[in-house]
Amino acid sequence: MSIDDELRWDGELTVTRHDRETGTTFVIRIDSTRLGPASGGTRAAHYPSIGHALADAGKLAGAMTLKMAVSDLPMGGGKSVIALPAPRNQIDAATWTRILDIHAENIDKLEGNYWTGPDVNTNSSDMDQLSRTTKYVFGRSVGNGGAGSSAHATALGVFEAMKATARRRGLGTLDGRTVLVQGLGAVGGDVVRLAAQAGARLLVADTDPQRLEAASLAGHTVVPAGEVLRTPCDLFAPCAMGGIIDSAAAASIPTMAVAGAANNILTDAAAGEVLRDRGVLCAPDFVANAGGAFHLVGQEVLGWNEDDVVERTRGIGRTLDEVYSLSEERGITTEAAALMLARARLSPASTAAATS
Ligand code: NAD
Ligand code: PPY
Repeated sequence: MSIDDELRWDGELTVTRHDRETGTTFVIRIDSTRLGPASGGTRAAHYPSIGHALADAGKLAGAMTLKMAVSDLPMGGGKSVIALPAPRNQIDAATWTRILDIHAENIDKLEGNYWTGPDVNTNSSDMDQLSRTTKYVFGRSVGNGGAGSSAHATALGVFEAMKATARRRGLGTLDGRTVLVQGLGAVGGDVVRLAAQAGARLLVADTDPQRLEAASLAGHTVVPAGEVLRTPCDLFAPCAMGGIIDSAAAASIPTMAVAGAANNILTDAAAGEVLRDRGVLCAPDFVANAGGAFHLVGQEVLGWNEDDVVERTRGIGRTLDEVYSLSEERGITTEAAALMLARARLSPASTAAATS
């Protein structure tokens, strides 16, 4: 992952900045503004190299473009990555505030061509801090005039995706089915609750012992984090980080269906083909995890209320049915079918038709 290679990217803009005092490198990538200002969350993490940070930002920004397009939202795709000098839990409060202030300055210089929001390791109070310097921020806390955390809406959409995917795969409802959830954070924790209410038997994995203990006390079965891809289940819900299923994992993962919150679950198109050939039905993540975008863009740009957000988020099940039908008709993977739907909206012809 050399910087040279990672800068040969088809997106619209890459912005980087380094802060010597904290040892932090900032990346903002705008993949597309075709449908509106680019938008996507701010992820903070410790990366092995700047090349890895650029690559992550690029892939995540691309996924945001597709998410906005397939969800019929008037926004483009972008993402920020803050490459920290150490893991997030080792950064003290004063350093974190300085990091957020510099990030906010960078966003502000883009003058509204990029709007951020929360992602892994950033939350609503971080959005409040950014908003002291720039107005181009979604997901401030409710008390501060924002839409607050998008996690509940994302989880609801993932739950709809799980139901639609189980049904299409011939598993019926989730009642009595074994669902394995990887990652019990803001989204995964809620996915577990919804799936348990629907009667599923929950297997859970996380790297955080406290989250595992809480899940175990709630009656769920803990699976070691390293065993997730070898644990038999009816449906696998990756709700931790992306890049979890490569071709080798796709060839052996003992499940019938995949639907989760993580962005870019598959490492590449080949992994999707291997899953398809084995009859494992996979919900494209940029369709399944769009609930958070409905929550943020719906409320803060389009003036929706919470009921509107719930209604549109429940519609994720119908969008997936469309994706699955297209994939069956054309004999293509579900990922390729979802890409077709998103690209149809991104094409100049579709924009012309919508405005004529
Ligand atoms: P989070 O940080 O709250 O939770 C992630 C959880 O995964 C944590 O509990 C962490 O300990 C766990 N984890 C990390 N590595 C793991 C591993 N190797 N094995 C098992 N568990 C591991 O994040 P979140 O907000 O719940 O988001 C989860 C995923 O969903 C992320 O990939 C995020 O990009 C994606 N997503 C989130 C939203 C949203 O609205 N929050 C929207 C769209 C997509
Ligand atoms: C995501 O959905 O992956 C996000 O990054 C959350 C988001 C959604 C829409 C605008 C800003 C952030």
